[in-house]
Amino acid sequence: MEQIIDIHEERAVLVGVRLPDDHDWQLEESMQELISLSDTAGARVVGEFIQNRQRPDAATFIGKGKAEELKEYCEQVEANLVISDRELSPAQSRNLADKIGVKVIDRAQLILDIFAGRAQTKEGRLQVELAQLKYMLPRLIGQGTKLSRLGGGIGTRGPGETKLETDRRRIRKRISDLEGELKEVQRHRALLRKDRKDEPFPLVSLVGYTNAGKSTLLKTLTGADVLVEDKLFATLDPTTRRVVLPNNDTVLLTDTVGFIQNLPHHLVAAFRATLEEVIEADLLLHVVDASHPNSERQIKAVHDVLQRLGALEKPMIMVFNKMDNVTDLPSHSPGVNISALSGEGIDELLRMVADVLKQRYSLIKVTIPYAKSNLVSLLHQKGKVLLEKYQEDGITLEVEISRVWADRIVSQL
Ligand SMILES: Nc1nc2c(ncn2[C@@H]2O[C@H](COP(=O)(O)OP(=O)(O)OP(=O)(O)O)[C@@H](O)[C@H]2O)c(=O)[nH]1
Ligand SMILES: [Mg+2]
Repeated sequence: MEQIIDIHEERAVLVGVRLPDDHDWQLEESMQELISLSDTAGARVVGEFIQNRQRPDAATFIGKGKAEELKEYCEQVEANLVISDRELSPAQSRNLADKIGVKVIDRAQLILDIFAGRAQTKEGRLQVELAQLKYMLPRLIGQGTKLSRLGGGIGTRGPGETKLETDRRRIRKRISDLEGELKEVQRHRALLRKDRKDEPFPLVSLVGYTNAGKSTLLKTLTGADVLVEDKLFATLDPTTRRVVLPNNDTVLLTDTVGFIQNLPHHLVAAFRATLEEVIEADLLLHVVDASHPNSERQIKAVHDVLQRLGALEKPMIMVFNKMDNVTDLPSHSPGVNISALSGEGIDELLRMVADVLKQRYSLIKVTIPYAKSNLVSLLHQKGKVLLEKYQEDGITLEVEISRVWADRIVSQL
């Protein structure tokens, strides 16, 4: 029977390579995730091509013979796209594309493509496009000035339904324009952040593996109308909302982009600005999909990214989510069990947040200038004032106060 194939459909073969140090499950998990990513990007996965190698081949990663086999396989399943689970060097992706005769992209490019479709804010869009172009530029060398081979589709789509620039000279110009614009936006954001700091509420950030339920939790806690989806990287841009804790303290809760295994380093770098919410947080809520078979390894992947961001030392509460979907309770590290969907465990979570923020008390001695005497009442409100002296240059106080509040107030002096 003849099959009708939509010429616009992207039919992808996923390529995985097992190196000697890899466990079977690692490759399997990574490939499973690559399927989800491909699906999210809108490709139809028509085949998988797995290979064992001692070491990557410098020219093609998979080696000349395998590239030949892959070409035949692609013809057989009528694929027009190859997605490599491993990151390919510019030369490797070029050589492979030459040999196979179809578009070749890797995991990083696929993730960038998804990000491009998700970015909502101006900053998010600029960051994604910049990361995409920087990723593409070295891959264009030696291909004439235009990247005609890529055609359209995944890997060529910029943020906001635009098509990415593929002319090398124009890419360079666009990169420098984007860098300029991004600087401007970030300067503006830094000002906003400073404003927010004048409101001295502790910052609590939701972190976790993509699809763990971070946005659902934000929604349940604050009623925020954020996108919740059973897809990877539903959230890209940060959203911040106020939450009032059981002790009547207010915190700012931020939801941001999820993490994933093998997140390329330069992607983390590109999103550093977006992730500033994480870097600046007073407390992290690490949301885990406890119903996921690989939850332990997802936890580890999140730790790895936090480490790269220098945020691993921050106070953190482990939040084991989707408990409504867990039949036998796994034994896991200390934390709180919740269901962001049903609301189960949320009260306990909020109590823990209040506790952790409170626990961190310290004794400070400050002199508040009279011009900022509003801070004095704040010190009274948020701490225990042990001594208060009116002096020429201001009011000197000794206060027992949570470190978070101490930092917030002192930073305003
Ligand atoms: N059964 C169950 N499903 C949940 C729960 N919390 C979230 N989900 C589902 O998990 C999926 C992902 O939820 P999101 O809140 O979008 O996850 P996220 O962590 O924000 O994901 P990204 O933004 O993609 O990083 C959605 O289909 C939610 O409905 C829960 O407590 N129980
Ligand atoms: Mg989300």
